[in-house]
Amino acid sequence: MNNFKLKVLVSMVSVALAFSACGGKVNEQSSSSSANQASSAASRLPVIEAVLTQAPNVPPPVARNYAAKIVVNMETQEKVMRMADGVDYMFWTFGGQVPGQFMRIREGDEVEFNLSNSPDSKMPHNIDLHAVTGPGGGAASSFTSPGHTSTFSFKALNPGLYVYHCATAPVGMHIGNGMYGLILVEPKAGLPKVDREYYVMQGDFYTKGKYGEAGLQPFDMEKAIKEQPDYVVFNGSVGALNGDKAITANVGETVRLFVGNGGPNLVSSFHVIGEIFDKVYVEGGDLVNKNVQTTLVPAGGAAITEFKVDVPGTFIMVDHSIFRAFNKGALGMLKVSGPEDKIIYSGKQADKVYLPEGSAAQSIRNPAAAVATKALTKDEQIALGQNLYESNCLACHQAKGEGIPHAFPPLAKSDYLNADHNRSVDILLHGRSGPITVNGETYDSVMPAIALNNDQIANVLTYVLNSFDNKGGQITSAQVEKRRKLPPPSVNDIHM
Ligand code: HEC
Ligand SMILES: [Cu+2]
Repeated sequence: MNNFKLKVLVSMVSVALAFSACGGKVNEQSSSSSANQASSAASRLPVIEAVLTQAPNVPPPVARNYAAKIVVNMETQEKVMRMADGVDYMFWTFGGQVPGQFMRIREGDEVEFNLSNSPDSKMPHNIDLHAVTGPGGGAASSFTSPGHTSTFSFKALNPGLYVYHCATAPVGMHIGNGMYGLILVEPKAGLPKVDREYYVMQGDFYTKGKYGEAGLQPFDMEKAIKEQPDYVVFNGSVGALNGDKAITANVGETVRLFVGNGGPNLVSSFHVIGEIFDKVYVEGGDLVNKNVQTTLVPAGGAAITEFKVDVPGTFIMVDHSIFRAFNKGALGMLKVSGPEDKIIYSGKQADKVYLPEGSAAQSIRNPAAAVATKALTKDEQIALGQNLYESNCLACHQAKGEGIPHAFPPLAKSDYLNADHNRSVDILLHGRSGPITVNGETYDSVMPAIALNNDQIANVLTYVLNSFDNKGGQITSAQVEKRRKLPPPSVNDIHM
């Protein structure tokens, strides 16, 4: 081995150590987790073992100005994991999670791909990488039975952000079960430096039970063919990017999102509420569009978005086909911390909701069937309720339940809530409008009924009752079911 190669390998190893603890924060010099000891005598290129990361993390920038031979070792696994609170699903995965592991290489690199299929798998799998120039994108060459490893090689001719997926028959089912991920082929000159990089990938899922129906849910081929998913999610499950799993940044930093869409069916209208994409690498290619609100991410396609975060707060990522976001799970969070800038965003608060047509509460739900599950402990309810709060209530009632003056009443230390729990169950079941007095302040607004089932209403209210300085207590699923059977209280009945 000549001196040059040795130097390269050593620097790659040291850089890898620097990266391992840095999360989404980009370490500029990082390159690879381990350098393969021996580059074979025949190969003229230095050999590097690929760093593979699980979403939302991405490997560090390539930081190389020469081509390398990249060795990728990936394993397909079939695994029961969480789809939503109380809902499990048998996912088929690249690397044990949905989406599959992120790969990052450089234009001109040669890739040796070793695809292993876990001996525990029931199905054969393969991989079609859209970054490959060649028949099937590698599919036929990588067809692998359980307990086997296939090897093939390709050269990355075109830079860009590419989807990879399983292409074993029935293809739709393998993709529909979660077999997709992203590979980034950096252009030779690299991508511009940013402060944070994250990996977000959408997918649609088809289950025998409806959204939220508890238990292990099997795949539903008929719904998949009709393109009627029960779940549309980012990073493999409802809430995968919510609460303490949100991605983060500091005010003043530039964030780059590598956004993919595995499908199998839906096209994503990717949007970050309260942000404008300064740049979008359209469809993951070279074309850069500027000042974009919502970008389309095709099924089996990708986009790179970049934006500077100027003000603090929680920025909600959605598929702006908006029922998918609020009713099927396509909602994630970017939490930005740092000082406010009142000029860019005043934080001025809403006054009073304008309701020229009168003020009947609207219902946004169909009565969901009660789902029979084993009774949860109060602590389990609180833990599940927190997630529900963040995706269903936080937008109006705010992170600490403090509400917004004149618009949304507080849930924190709410005398209204603590005085009579059933009233709040009714509010979640039926919505509420008209004057309401909470902690001495009168609000006159509308809360829509929230599409939650009995368990979810019980959990979210139990969470609220035991958070934000409230007085504690517990709401059971049975209690919610009982209220559900009663006629909705007329608005007058629930006026204070
Ligand atoms: C779209 C905004 C919005 C969302 C989302 C929302 N609320 Fe409300 N909520 C309101 C408004 C507005 C009122 C007052 C309605 C009125 O004026 O009659 C209210 C009232 C309440 C009250 C009674 C008053 C109080 O402050 O104690 C409770 C309890 C409550 N909401 C709980 C929740 C929970 C739990 C969720 C999530 C599952 C939720 N809300 C989601 C807007 C919202
Ligand atoms: Cu497969």
